[in-house]
Amino acid sequence: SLSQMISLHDFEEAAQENLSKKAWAYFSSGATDQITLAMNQSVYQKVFFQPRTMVDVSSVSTKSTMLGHPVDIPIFICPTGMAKLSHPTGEVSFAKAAEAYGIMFMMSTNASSSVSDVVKARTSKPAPPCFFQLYVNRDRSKSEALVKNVTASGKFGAIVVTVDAHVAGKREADEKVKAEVVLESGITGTGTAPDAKGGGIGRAMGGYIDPSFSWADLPWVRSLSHLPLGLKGVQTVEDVIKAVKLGVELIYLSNHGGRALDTAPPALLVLLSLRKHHPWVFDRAEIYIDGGIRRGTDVVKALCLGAKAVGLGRPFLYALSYGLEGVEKAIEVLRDEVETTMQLLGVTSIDQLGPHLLNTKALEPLIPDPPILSASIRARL
Ligand code: FMN
Repeated sequence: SLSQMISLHDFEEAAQENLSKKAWAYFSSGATDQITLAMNQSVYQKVFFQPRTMVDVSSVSTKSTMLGHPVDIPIFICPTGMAKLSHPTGEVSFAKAAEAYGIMFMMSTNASSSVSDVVKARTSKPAPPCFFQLYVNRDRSKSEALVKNVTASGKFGAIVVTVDAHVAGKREADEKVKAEVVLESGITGTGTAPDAKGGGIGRAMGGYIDPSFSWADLPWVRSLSHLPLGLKGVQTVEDVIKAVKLGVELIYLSNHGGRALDTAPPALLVLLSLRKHHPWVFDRAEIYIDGGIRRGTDVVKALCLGAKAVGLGRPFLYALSYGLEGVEKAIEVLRDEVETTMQLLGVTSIDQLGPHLLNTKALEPLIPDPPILSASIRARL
């Protein structure tokens, strides 16, 4: 029962038992040998804290902001497709739980609930707005209509384009499951049983995504909405710098939870490289991160390195198998872990977190080198 769920791992174990085989395969799988999937979690275990003691930590605040919107904790629910595979209330429960706990929910283009259902789930209570994750459609007019609808609802605070999944990753567990997908947005697809191309929910849903989307299309996507623009799935310092130069407000380091390119780097390593070689970017855009975050300690480590907010994907899908209350419980678990971590570190507010509280030496050999920037880019930094 819910009272026995005291860590996000407990939710994962329960979900493996309770979910359908199809849902478990779709949610849990990573690409090919799942190296990135595993590393996403394990790199956090190689970072050690340097806690300060004898600080008055009797009261601690986890409050922060995301693109200027106050949040109670700088964590968020990542955009994921098909939440209804976990529970019939789907993304509506994500929207409600996020509002109740003052955290941000980023809704996916592949959500199984409609934009209007998510909008209806929100009260007028001051709460961080949802952000909207966009997959660019081969039929650009469809993306245009979608972004305009999302913007007009007034409940979203940013458009975040995913750029690391323009073709479907090869997720073999998912591909072994015959999939039939009908999304509220009208997107339909059928993944056939394993053949050379594979089946699976991932491929069935991804066919409409435009693999030609490039840097040159950024002004077009920007023109669709007055909302701040984000890029999700940025994986190198070089691309972070390009995005910053083009005025992107939110840069979201991610490898799609190890579901796209296997052996892509854990985002934590990209964050470390940014901090080491180009720390000025943290003043020019908000840097978000996800992948393998399962503990309050993981959240705090990413925040210490300059991430403005930290996302979790699978843990919330697993918690959702208990409905709205499950998602709320997962947020509570995480909030308690973040608070305890901060108190034991000797800090009482998010702005006191910094790299001085970490020892990242064990990861030093894995930190990507600085990019070799062209003279024209260097001149404009
Ligand atoms: N990312 C997107 O940008 N759009 C999606 O529609 C999307 N669907 C996902 C579906 C599932 C089942 C999972 C597990 C991830 C999906 N992602 C999607 C990636 C997540 O937004 C996020 O980057 C990833 O789950 C973070 O890693 P974590 O699961 O280890 O926390």
